[in-house]
Amino acid sequence: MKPQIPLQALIFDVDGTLADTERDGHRIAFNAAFAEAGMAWNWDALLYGELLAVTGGKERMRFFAEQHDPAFLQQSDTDERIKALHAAKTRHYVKLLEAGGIPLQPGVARLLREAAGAGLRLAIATTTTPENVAALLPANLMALFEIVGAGDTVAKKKPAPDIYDWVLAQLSLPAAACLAFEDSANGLKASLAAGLPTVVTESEYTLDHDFSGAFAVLSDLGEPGWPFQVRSGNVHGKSLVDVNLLKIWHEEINGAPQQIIKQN
Ligand code: XBP
Ligand code: MG
Repeated sequence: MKPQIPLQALIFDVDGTLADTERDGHRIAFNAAFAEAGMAWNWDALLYGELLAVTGGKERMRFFAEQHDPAFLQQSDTDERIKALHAAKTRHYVKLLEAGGIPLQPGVARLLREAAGAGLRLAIATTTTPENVAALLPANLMALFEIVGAGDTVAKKKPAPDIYDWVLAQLSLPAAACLAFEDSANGLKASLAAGLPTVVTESEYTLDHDFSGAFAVLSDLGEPGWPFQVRSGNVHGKSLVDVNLLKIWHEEINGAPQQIIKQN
């Protein structure tokens, strides 16, 4: 049996995990930036689903141009134009969220408060721009996060493990002391490659993703009166993810005896 390492931190992805931000948030903001720049680019919801294969807004625009507008990439100032478009997109996205745009996924606010109250450390590992995280989360929830790894903090975005490696280094914790929360195949690849046991909650664009390697796949974190749906994994008779279930999962993964867990 492996030695028991207590659960000490939870690391959350943002887009799709904390809130379903892509179709009605990021996509709208990209299109607003394109229109503002007088460009003909317009990403409908279906196309955007395909573009999500590439994480990172700047990287996504370049990917789109490669497929649909190669001439855009031939300009001498392509890099600057992508940077400027992305800055405009971030401005539009933050404005959209500040107008009260996008609710958090079921159970997110509840679990964050409960975990912080139970002494677990909280961190973020996301591909998105840091301003976007602060705009999405109410200040009282944002304040619960000790470490925010976001955007260009690392050169290689998900599915590379780099952002998770960076967060673990900031926390000074081994992966075995943490659990990660993801919603996409690219995010899951990143967290698993960093050695993090990962629970997946689905989002609109990721329902058909391959979540092999996740120790549980759920519709969401669940709320009292709003039970999660279980796609895979053992939820030990629970209908929502709480700190007790996280500790049970963590001890299962680390091979510790189950009887020391006090069920509520
Ligand atoms: C999120 C992303 C981000 C956002 C856009 O992935 O891919 O690129 O769509 O954000 P994950 P920026 O949930 O795996 O972190 O435009 O700020 O890059
Ligand atoms: Mg995500």
